[in-house]
Amino acid sequence: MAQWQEVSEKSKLHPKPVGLVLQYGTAGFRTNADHLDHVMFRMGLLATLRSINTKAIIGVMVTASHNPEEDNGVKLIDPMGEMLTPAWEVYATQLANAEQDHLITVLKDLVQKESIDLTNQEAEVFVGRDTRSSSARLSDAVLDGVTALDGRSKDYGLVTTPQLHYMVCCCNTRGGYGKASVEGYYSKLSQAFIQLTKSAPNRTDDQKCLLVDGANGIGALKLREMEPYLQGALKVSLFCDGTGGKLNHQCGADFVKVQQNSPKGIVMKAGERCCSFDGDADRIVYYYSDDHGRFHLLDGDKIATLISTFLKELLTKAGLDLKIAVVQTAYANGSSTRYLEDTMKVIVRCAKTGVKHLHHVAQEFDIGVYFEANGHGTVLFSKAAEAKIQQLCDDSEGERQGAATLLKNSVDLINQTVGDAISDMLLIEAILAIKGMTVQQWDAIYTDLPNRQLKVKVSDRRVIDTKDAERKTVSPAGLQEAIDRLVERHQDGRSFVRPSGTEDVVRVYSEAATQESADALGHEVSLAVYRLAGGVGGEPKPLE
Ligand code: NG1
Ligand code: ZN
Repeated sequence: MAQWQEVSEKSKLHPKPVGLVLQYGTAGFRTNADHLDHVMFRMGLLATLRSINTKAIIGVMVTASHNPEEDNGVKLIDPMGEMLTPAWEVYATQLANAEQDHLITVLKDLVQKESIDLTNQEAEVFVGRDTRSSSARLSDAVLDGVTALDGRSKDYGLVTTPQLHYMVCCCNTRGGYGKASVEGYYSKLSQAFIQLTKSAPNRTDDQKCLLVDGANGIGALKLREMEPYLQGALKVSLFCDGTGGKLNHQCGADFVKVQQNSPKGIVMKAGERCCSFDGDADRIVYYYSDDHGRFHLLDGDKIATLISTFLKELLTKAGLDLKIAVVQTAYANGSSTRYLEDTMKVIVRCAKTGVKHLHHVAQEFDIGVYFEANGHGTVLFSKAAEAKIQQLCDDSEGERQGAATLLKNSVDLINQTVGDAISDMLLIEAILAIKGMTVQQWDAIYTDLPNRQLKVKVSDRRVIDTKDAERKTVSPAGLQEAIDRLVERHQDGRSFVRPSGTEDVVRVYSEAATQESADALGHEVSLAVYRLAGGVGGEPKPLE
């Protein structure tokens, strides 16, 4: 077939470094930007085949999220705006790693396995990119891949990851989810936000102010673009807006969460509400500094708690019997899980790291609130739940109708396709306004257990195998027993380890009654990993 010959020729313009092997990680491929041109071209091919296969538009986002500016990566988006289905992650890996002379065989295998009919089939791929200097040329490589298989493409240029998810969903639902443009996105979210905050008439100008760290990335650009649509309902002071600093460098949601400290250079007044996006604006964390200058982080767990409490109260007021659950990962602070289960009496589920896993579990409920502790998350409403909310808006009156309308506006404000820093931020701001809550009051709902996240380098992180949503290890032999013995020595101790899906490290998490204890436990478990799982480089040192 002539087409295969053409694909093969075009592929030579995007040569694969011989021997380079990449894994489809927690959320796609991610590595130094210099090694990704061939991957991008091939993901263009893959997205085109997936589009024919699903008879729907597929999205390809060029970004390495919270990782350094020098890195890049790619995230694939399935028809309803969700992440690429796991079966196709396998094809993605095979394609990315095929040597040039084997590429066509791999493609043909895929076409055969999925019974893809290449004749007279329309394919369309939406492409977006973040602000990295390498992103423009890499997204061109994706577009080349689409063209090589005669697919149509639409280049959205600079957009946040969740904006591209939104576009894909809008088009595949023929506008049912909204208008597939950035203006459509801004209008939909802004209108919902303005409607919601009308229920907080006593909101002062002070309460409308929010400091936002844009991680020097796309989120800053897009938030600035959105501001006019918000009509003064939120007064954003944007810093790390990309005009000076480097992407994700000493700023952004990941820096703040991992360092448990504010971004470098930001001046926070005591009690002022601040939040940080990550490099592609699909994560958000909040924080503030108290009267003694102490830093307080409100992470994904605190966000999930605030949102689920708000929604549960509205369900009660509306008299709606819908099953609501919170989905977390093993990284969720133990205090949050206890509070949600014991005080809030909501169902809590633990999923493996990676939002695709949380998303999947959240779909089992009428309302599934899912958040990773790092601030990536959203809320899913089942079709039946949305219909019941709509019906109540139409048919009821008084307090019930008021609550149903708030629920309906919340549905419109939430980006259900994926975690979205802008949408999450607006929802949180609306909830705080409606509940008349300060950031301190929100923080005081429960007290986090002190915790620590560490990394250990090992020669092959695949030697670590886990079970029970990554809370226990099954290999290497003896590691879980060692962790159990160490945990026992610390009050309220909990620790687990897992191989990272995005970095060549083993991640260690620990929490305990005091910071000293959490740090000591983290160090002791790191040593156990180093000794039992083939550590490389020097032994992990205790924290200073
Ligand atoms: P890995 O590297 O697999 O731990 C990290 C985050 C995930 C997720 C992905 C994708 C932690 C501990 N892990 O995955 O939650 O966000 O990156 O970006 O934060
Ligand atoms: Zn991200």
